[in-house]
Amino acid sequence: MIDFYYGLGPNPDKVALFLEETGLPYAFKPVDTRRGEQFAPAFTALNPNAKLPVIVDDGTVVFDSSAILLYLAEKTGRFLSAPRGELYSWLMFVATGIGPYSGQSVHFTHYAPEKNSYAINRYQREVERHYRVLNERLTDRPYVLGETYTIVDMSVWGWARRLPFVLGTAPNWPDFPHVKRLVDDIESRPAAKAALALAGQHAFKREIDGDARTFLFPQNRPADA
Ligand SMILES: N[C@@H](CCC(=O)N[C@@H](CS)C(=O)NCC(=O)O)C(=O)O
Repeated sequence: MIDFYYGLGPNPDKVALFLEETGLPYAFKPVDTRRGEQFAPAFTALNPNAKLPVIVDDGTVVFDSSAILLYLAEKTGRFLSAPRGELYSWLMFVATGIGPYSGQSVHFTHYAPEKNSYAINRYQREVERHYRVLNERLTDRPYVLGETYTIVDMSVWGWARRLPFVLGTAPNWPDFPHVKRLVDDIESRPAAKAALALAGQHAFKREIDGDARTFLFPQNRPADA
């Protein structure tokens, strides 16, 4: 049995999707990051980086969504593609490009205490640039690696379904039709619906109020606080 430590956000969603697609049995372990539960010593003993998702598979601890997707794909032999070069490249394109730039775009567009137009522009334009690359890639193939749905598509889905929010254009979708098609394709799968339903299985705090901000953005505390 896999213990699945889950919190609200794109990275846990990717792993939830994999678990639901494969039907691997798992125990749902909610961690409410807006209440600071990611800093509990029992959790940081699993992930010293204090972020979700984490799995514990029969004593093996894996943290970071991309590592977990690779671990589970290799364990089950599912949702991989050969040769591996393309899979590693595109998985890291999401992990090191789409993910971090989207996270910073969300932060500066929605949550930063002051509107910093340089930062907003920098991160929104970099998010768009990554999605132009991805959209181009998807013009002549249904999935990122070709005909086969893989962990790369799951990783894209976690972030791409939030793209209107990430860019501050919600509810309108920006003009990336092939990315939108991929999101809609995955969203129509029963596993995606089940993955998204996990957010309702625990009374997670929804508001990002002052308390939640101190947990989510601890670097904003004054240095002498
Ligand atoms: N690179 C990590 C990022 C993990 C991450 O940032 N998780 C968010 C949820 S999507 C989180 O735990 N945020 C709470 C916090 O930053 O305190 C991954 O892909 O798993």
